[in-house]
Amino acid sequence: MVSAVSADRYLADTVQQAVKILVVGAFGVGKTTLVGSVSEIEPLRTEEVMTRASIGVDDLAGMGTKTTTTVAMDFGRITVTSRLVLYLFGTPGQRRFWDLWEGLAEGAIGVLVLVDTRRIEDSFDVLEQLEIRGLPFAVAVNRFPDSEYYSADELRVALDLLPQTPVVICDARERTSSLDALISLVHHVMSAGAARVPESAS
Ligand SMILES: Nc1nc2c(ncn2[C@@H]2O[C@H](COP(=O)(O)OP(=O)(O)OP(=O)(O)O)[C@@H](O)[C@H]2O)c(=O)[nH]1
Ligand SMILES: [Mg+2]
Repeated sequence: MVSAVSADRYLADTVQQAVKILVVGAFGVGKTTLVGSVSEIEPLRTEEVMTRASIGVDDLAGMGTKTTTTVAMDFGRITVTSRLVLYLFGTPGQRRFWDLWEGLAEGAIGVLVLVDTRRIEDSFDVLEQLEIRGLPFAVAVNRFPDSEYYSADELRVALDLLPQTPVVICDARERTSSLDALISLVHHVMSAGAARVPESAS
């Protein structure tokens, strides 16, 4: 398995390839949390306090004390091997900001889709958007304490995924777990031949 090798603020001279990954998902699934937990640099966040515009639009059930939302993007970096660095771009989850995906997705080799199984139907539109754009993706189920257990096969059926689409369970608050989810995406992209990632990443 690949592990992060550098926690430096500056990029190592050995880095030969930088790849861009998008982290998407419905409102409040844990995108900002995941980018923050894996990034080796202080993540860039664009959190704003939720306003009355959210009332009746965004379902806050099960989100504890969440009071802010991403309005532009999250940004983080992970040095996966001495030669490979991932740049992570987290998108806003609120629908009214989804137009921003277009710009953020440019040049991305793949997309990690976070799903909250307590509100699985919120993910249908997200997955549809990715299919329209033809981006390779992996699904990471972010487990919350009151999430019911579903097997990968059950999730694949519920989300109408292709057999080759990776489905992993993660805890966005934990670095290793989030990193594993990202690595399964990188492997998926590599095996699909959609990007030239150095072999040392496998
Ligand atoms: N229990 C638990 N709570 C989590 C986890 N991930 C995120 N949270 C909490 O869930 C809430 C939503 O997390 P965010 O990271 O802001 O979600 P987001 O997807 O970036 O939200 P938007 O940008 O508003 O769409 C926060 O209160 C987090 O503390 C998790 O894995 N487990
Ligand atoms: Mg966010």
